[in-house]
This record gives sequence, structure tokens and C-alpha cells, in this order.
Amino acid sequence: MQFVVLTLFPELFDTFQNHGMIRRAVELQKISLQTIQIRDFAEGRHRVTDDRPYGGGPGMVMKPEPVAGAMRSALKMAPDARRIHLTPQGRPFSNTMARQLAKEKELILLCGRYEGIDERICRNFIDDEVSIGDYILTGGELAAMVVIDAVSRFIPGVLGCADSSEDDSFSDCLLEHAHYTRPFEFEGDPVPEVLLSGDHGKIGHWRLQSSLMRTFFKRKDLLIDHALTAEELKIMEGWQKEIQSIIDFQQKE
Ligand code: 6GU
Repeated sequence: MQFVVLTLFPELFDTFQNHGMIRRAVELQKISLQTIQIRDFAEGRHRVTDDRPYGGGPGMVMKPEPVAGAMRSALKMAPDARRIHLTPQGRPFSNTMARQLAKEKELILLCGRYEGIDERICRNFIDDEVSIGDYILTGGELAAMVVIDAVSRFIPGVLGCADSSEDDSFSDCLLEHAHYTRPFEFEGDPVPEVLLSGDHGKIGHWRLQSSLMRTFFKRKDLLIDHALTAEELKIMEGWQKEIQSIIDFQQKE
């Protein structure tokens, strides 16, 4: 996957691409990340990229010409790219969208600053608008990094095979189960015995219980959206029976 980012702050991407999994993915040539400085396409001695809004009001608007110049330059590097504008007005980003975008060969990510970008850019140079959540950032750069990171996880060979993005069947549906590593006892708190049993059937079942329980307590909304498997339903029916027996016992007293 070739990512091309249009930004007024390309340096923000330096540490991002020089550490961890993203660095490894670049080194393995699973992804490439290029930045284009929008200011390089601005005219005049001061290379101004913003201007006051027509109609008045506070804040500044990104001028269309430098963004168009940067986009045309990006399209020379990535002619088939899907062109995404990072904006709070976009479609909410999700793991599902990340998996979908990972199928593309090239992505151009346009990062706005100030109050926004001239509407004629949004209308004529953009395929898709994406938001990473309901809050306002000072610019699209952090959102672009979020998208690049989440999309890269779905590109084959980016994660080690031990750490699959499609871990089990429920990567979008249930929260991850609890994890433990050595030591066996940490500050008086031991690891659940079943994880030391070597019985992979039992361990898988325990992990599914852990996932379901965490999702139930932390994110009930995910359980409602997700079609539960027969095994998951059986686990929840088990809880229901145990809870009911406690209620019955208490009401008898
Ligand atoms: Cl994509 N951009 C900005 N500026 N703020 C955001 C966002 C994007 N997503 C959520 N907030």
C-alpha cells in the first residue's frame, strides 16, 4: 500500500514512520509513506496557504490552489489512489472501514488545518471524507496517522502471523480477552490456572468467556450489534442460569 499524505506539517509523520510496526512495514516494503508539503504549491514570497472566509466570520480557510497543486503532484505518484479528506464531517472510521481500505493499492490522505478547506476542493478532488470520532482536532494529521496505522494492520505481512488482525473470528465484534505473562504471581495476584493447563480447548473457551464478559461490562452496544455464535450464546445462558439460581436462593430466604 502506498500512502501519500498532503499536509502543512509533514514533520509530524517522522516519528510515526520511524518506530514500531509502521517502520517495520516500510522496511519490509509492505507499505510506503510519502508526504507532500502543501505550502510548496503556494504562490508568492510568503507562500500563504490560508485566507479569510467569504461571507466573513472567525477563522481562516485553506486556499484551494495550493491544495489542488499538492493533489495533482500526489496523483502523479499514485494515479489510481482513493482520495480521502480527513475531516470531522466524514464517515465515522472503524475497523471495518480499515479492512476495506486495506484492499486499495494507493491512498491519498488530505489533512486540513484551520476552519477547513475551500469547498471546491472537497467537491472536485475528493472521493471520501473520513472522521475518527466526535471531537475536533486542530488538524487532520493525527487522524491520518490513525487511518494509516489501522489500515496497515490489515495488509498481509505487516503484523507477525502470531498477532493476526483477524484474531479469532471476532475482531470487530467482541473486545479482546484478558492477557497474562510471567511472572506467575505478581504482587500476590496469580495468573488463572486454566492458562497453565496446556488444554487448548479449555483455554479457548476461557478466552471466549473473558471476551464476552469484558464486552458485556465495558461495551454492551457491541454485543447487540454482533450476531452471537452458538458457543457464545451457550456461555451467556450459563451466566443467566447461575444468576437466576442466586436470585432464587435469595428470594427463598
Ligand atoms: Cl479527520 N479531522 C479533524 N480536524 N478533527 C477530527 C477528525 C478529523 N476526526 C475527528 N475529529
